[in-house]
Amino acid sequence: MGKVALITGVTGQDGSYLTELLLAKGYAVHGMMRRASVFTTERIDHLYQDRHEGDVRLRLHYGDLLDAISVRRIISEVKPDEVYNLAAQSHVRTSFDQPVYTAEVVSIGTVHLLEAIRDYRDSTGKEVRFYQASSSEMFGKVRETPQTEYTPFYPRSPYACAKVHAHWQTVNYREAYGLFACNGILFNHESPRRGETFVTRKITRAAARIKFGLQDRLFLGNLDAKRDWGFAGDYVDAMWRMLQQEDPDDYVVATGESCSVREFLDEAFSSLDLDWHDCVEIDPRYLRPTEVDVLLGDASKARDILGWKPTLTMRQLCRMMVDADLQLAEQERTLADASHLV
Ligand code: NAP
Ligand code: G4F
Repeated sequence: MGKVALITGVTGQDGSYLTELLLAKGYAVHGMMRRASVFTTERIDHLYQDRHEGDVRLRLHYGDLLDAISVRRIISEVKPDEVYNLAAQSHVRTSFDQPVYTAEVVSIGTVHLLEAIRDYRDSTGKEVRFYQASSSEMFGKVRETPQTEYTPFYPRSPYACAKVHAHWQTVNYREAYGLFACNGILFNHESPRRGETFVTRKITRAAARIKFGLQDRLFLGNLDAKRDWGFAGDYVDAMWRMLQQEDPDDYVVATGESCSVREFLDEAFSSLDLDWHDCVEIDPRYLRPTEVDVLLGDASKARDILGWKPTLTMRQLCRMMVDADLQLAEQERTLADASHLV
C-alpha cells in the first residue's frame, strides 16, 4: 500500500505543488483547509477533479491550525505516515499589521500539530514523519553570507520571529521526544501559482496586464531588496526528500544566486518590450518597518545529502511566470471585450 500524507496549507502555492508530487509518487494525500466564504481550492481543483471513481487519492478536511481539536481529530482520522506543515499567515508585510495572529498561527499552530503527532505516535506506536516550513526570513539582518544551516538567526519581522519559534520547537520535539522532525529552511520560491501580493507575482501580473492595456500603473515598495529566488516546483521535491532520509535533520534550500527586485522588474518588463520606468511608482505603504536587505543561500548540504538541485534560474522562472500571466491577461481582455458587445 502507498504512503499516506497530510498537508496543512494544501490550498497554498506549495501545498498545490506538493500534492501533485505526492500523488504522482502514489501517495494518498489528505489536505487540511480552512472554511471560507469563497472557494479557496483554485490551485488544487485540477487534482481534485482528475480523480477516478473508486480511486480518490486526494481528500480535503476542514480544520485550522488555531483549533487544536480539529488538528488532533484529523491526525487520528488520517493516520498519516508523513505530515507537511505548510500552513501559515505567510505574508511578511501583513505580519507587522497582525503580529499576534501571525504568532498564533505560525508558532502556536505548529505546536498544536507537534503535540497532536506526539500523542498519536505514543498511543498507537506508529511513526509519523514531520516537515516544518521554516524560512530564510529567519536570517533577517544576516550575520554571514551566504547563509547555511549554521548561520545564526536575526529575525526582522513578526512573521520571522514566529518562524524562529516554530523552527526551534521542531528541533526540540526531535531531541526531546525522538520525533522524526525536519526543518526545511527555504529561500523565496515562486511560480505562476504564487499569491498575487508577493512581489514577483505582483510584477509579472502587472506587466502582462499593462501589455494588454488592462492597467497602466504598478505601485511597489523597496526595489533594492535582494532575494534568492527559485521555482516552487523544485522546492517541494526537497521537502519530500528530507522525509525519506534515515535520520531527521534541517536543510537550507536555495539557488545560490541573489537578484534585486529591480532586476526582476527589468527582466519581466523587458521580456514584453516594456519599460517599467514608464509605469512603476513607489508607494510607502509597501515599505516595511524593518527590511531584510539581502538573502543568499548555500544549499550544499541539500545537494550532498538529499541529491537536490534547482532546475530554473531567476530569469527562466520570471519568463515562466510572465508567460502564464500573459495567458490570464488575454482571457481577461477577451472577457472585457465580450462584455462591451452585450
Ligand atoms: P501560501 O501560498 O500563503 O499558503 C499558505 C497556506 O496556509 C494556505 O493554504 C492558507 O489557507 C493556509 N493557512 C493560513 N492560515 C491557516 C490556518 N490558521 N490554519 C490552516 N491553514 C492556514 O504560502 P506558500 O508560499 O505556499 O508557503 C508555504 C509555507 O512555506 C508557509 O508556511 C510559508 O510561510 C513557508 N515559506 C514560504 C516560502 C516561499 O517563498 N513561498 C519560503 C519559506 C517558507 P487559505 O487558502 O485558507 O488562506
Ligand atoms: O515577495 P515578498 O513579499 O517576499 P518576502 O518578504 O521575502 O517573504 C516571502 O519569502 C519568505 C522566504 O524568505 C517566506 F518565508 C515568506 O512567507 C514569503 O513567501 O517581498 C520580497 C521583497 C521584500 O524585500 C519587499 O520589501 O520585495 C520587496 N517589495 C518591494 N515592493 C515588495 C513590494 N514586496 C511586496 N510583497 N509588495 C511590494 O509591492
